[in-house]
Amino acid sequence: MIPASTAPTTTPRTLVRRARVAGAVSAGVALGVGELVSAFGAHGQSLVGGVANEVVDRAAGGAVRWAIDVFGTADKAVLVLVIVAVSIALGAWVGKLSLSRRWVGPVAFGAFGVLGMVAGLRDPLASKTVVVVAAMSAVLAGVVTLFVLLRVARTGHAVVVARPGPIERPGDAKGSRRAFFGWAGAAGAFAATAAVAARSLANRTDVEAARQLVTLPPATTPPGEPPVSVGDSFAVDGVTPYVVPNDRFYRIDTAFVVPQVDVDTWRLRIDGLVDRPFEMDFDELLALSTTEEVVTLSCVSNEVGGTLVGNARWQGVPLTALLDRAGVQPEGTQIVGASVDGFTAGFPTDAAYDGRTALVAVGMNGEPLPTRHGYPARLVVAGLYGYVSATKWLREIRVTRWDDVDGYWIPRGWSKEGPVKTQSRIDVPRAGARLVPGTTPIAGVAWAPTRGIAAVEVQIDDGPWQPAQLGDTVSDDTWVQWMVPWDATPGEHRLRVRATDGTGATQTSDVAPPDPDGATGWHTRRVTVETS
Ligand SMILES: Nc1nc2c(c(=O)[nH]1)N[C@H]1C(S)=C(S)[C@@H](COP(=O)(O)O)O[C@H]1N2
Ligand SMILES: [Mo]
Repeated sequence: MIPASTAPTTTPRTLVRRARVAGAVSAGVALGVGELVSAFGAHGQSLVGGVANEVVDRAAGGAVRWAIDVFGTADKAVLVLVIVAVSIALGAWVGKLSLSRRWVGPVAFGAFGVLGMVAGLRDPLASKTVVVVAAMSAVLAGVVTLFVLLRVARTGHAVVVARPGPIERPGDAKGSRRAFFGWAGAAGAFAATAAVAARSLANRTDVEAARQLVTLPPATTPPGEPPVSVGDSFAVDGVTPYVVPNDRFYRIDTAFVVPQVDVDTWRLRIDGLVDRPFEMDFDELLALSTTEEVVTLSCVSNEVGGTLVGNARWQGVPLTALLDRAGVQPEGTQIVGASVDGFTAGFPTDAAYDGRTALVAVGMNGEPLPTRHGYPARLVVAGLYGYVSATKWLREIRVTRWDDVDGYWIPRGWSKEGPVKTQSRIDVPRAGARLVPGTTPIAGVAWAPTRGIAAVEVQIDDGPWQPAQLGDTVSDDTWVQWMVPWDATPGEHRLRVRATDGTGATQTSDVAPPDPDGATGWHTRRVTVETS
């Protein structure tokens, strides 16, 4: 009989299982430590975020489009979850391999660290030192954790305890199991705590505090013009407000980590094919006269009936004021906005000069631009989808030849020109609402920025198209709320909406997907009215 003290602590199968757990937990610790150290960087940077950014930038336009389609504005969170899950799965595999080949752990974690470091260093906003230190700390933490956990898995002890008698006294299987899962659990808890701490540290409000201190000078909208009335037109529950509050405004961008711009060092440059390129700081920009305009901004990825569209009051300097000061040369047929994070969007110079609203915006709904929406400055051009016009965290306005530069999304398969298509959406009754017979409103919004909306019509089942009542608008650049009172009868019904723009053109019924230049079709909703 084998004496208890020399009995094998673990069977080979248990050992492999524990090695997998050890590897997975070590990967978690590496990620947690990497995130925690990078969070000390300038703009809440993150190694995982850097990798996510690389994935977004490199992935074929199609994959990103698919992700936006499927996950909407949660696409970034999903991407991060995928990166974390893949890392932990790889870690489990590395743990198992490390049982027979000790070098696998250091090599795998090292490779992982280099990946995070390269991605981090490519982020133009990240502090390079922080990226390097974060990646090295992550590797070290991962390797040490793996080493310690594998030792506990084998021996039941974290350290070799020198004691008289047999060199290793692993104890009984139960004790070793408790020891291993105790250590692994502690390491896992540490990883989770580090990740949570990193997120709250990264979101510390340096830039937010600076933003809060910004006082926008009042807009110098043409004197004598009455203040814009931006109230809602119908007292219908569930209709999107005419002006969407900042915290409810859709957000779409490629920035995994929202750029945190320090206005003390920020400059806006106007250059390219201009006679007098110049630069100005934030105070100089704020000192210029501004106007406030209500403009509906829409994302080209918005599906028919989708929510990637919003209407806000934008305060800003007319783009032509800056372009005129620089003196656009005749061959300068494109305006390219460039962001501090490298994003670019270009539109025809003609769009800036044809009389439509085109602003370098500093204010949104009476506040300095929220960080997520481009603080300290962004472009807003009425009638053009955001991907060709609405550069957030604006750093440079470059005048180029139309064919010389393509904005970020163009090589990724989207149309070079992006005029906003006429669209209308049913907000109420909501999808899946339980309706009772009687009068109930059908209501929503419709938009055709720069052209305006002349009419909205609703069709119930195969009935005639009925005109909707239109709410008030302050200009043709904004959407309009619409409403039709409907005498709902029991049964299933199909509701459809279509709009006619200010040129007299009715929204097409042809169904087209968002790519390459915006979705078309009539928004349709099926509802059930219960027999009361
Ligand atoms: N810097 C930067 N600006 C950007 C983008 C971006 O990815 N990066 N996305 C554009 C797109 S596609 C849209 S639809 C609008 C969305 O603006 P919002 O997030 O303020 O609604 O921003 C535009 N400006
Ligand atoms: Mo967009």
